[in-house]
Amino acid sequence: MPDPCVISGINAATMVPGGAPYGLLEQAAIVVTNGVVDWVGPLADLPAGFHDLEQTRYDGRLVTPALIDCHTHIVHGGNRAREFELRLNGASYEEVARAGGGIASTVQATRAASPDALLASTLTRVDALIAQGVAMVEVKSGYGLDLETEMKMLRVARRIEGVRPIRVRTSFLGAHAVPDGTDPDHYIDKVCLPALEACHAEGLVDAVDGFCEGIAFDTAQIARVFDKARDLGLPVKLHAEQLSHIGGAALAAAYGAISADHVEYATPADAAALARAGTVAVLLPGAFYTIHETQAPPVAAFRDCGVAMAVATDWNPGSSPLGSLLLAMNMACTLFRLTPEEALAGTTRNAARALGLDDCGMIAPGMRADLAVWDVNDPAELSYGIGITPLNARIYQGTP
Ligand code: DI6
Ligand code: FE
Repeated sequence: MPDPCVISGINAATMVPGGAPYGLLEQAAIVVTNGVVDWVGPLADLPAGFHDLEQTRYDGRLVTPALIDCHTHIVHGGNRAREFELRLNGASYEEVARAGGGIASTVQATRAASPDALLASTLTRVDALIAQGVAMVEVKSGYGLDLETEMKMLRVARRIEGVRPIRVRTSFLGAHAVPDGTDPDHYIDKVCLPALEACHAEGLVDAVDGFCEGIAFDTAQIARVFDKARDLGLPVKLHAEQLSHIGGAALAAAYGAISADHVEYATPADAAALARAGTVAVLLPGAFYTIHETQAPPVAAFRDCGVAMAVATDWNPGSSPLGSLLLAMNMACTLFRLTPEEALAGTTRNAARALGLDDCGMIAPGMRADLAVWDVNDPAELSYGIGITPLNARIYQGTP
């Protein structure tokens, strides 16, 4: 595809709010210059200045912003298929743990993996996402729980952009789990905070995350991590109210977090606080599905309060071994009753917001020309199909 050029023959779901559903433009044209959208509108209105540009036609196809997976743990060693099998054969949680299962086993495998081996396994996951039209992925640390391995994970995440046409945002998740035999306060003060400082000093951290949960860290411990993030000038986000209600959503709102993720047990009062703070609720139906959760996030309250909702895979080896963002959209509709338009906004416009980005997630002048071209007529088909990937082409900064 030449640059500049005009993409034509298409319908465009621009995802720009305020107009038609999906920001849909029929018989549309998108002008791309220097990898950025220069103009978008009905082909019939193409300004004269663009008439001489070469046209790239995708006749009869639907173009959307490229998808954004705004919550993943795709850098990790090993997998937990064995533990999955043991549980389905009737093993208890304790038996699984004694057989070396659970998050501790992923920590062990991640510590043991060389950077090159970690990168290789990560790239198989990145390639699966790219094949689904994803052009931006968030990647968390959190399976190291020591300075060296947290840093190794983030360095691996940073290497992805050099070898694949995809953009990466990193989140430091040192406060993900309490290492076996450690006091959580001691871990936060003596390991997590120094690791955050060291990773930040090396330019490895775009945002700071935590797991605020009975089985992980309480609000006072997360607040210490967020205070450090504030000192370092880094945005914060939080795994909040996933398994129980312990105040994570309110804490995220109080710190002006860019996102609060999972939020199954968030209350209407939390929704109001998130709305006031402009915090995006990131819904992760893959984890809900995998752990047989029954409490769905308060989607109606989010809508009523005007909380923006994003949707992501949470791709991790334990609670969400989900490698399909399209399937996450389908699950968000079926399990959480999002509309297909909300699900697509959740993996485009609102996913960008959940990462603090304003240059992607919509097709509009000035946005990056990161686009997905689909063999569908109706944008609802993207959420409707189960296990179907109707991607025709992915355009990354104007390049197919
Ligand atoms: N929430 C989760 O569901 C996962 N981490 C988190 O913060 C669990 C990750 C794992 O089991 O490996
Ligand atoms: Fe997660």
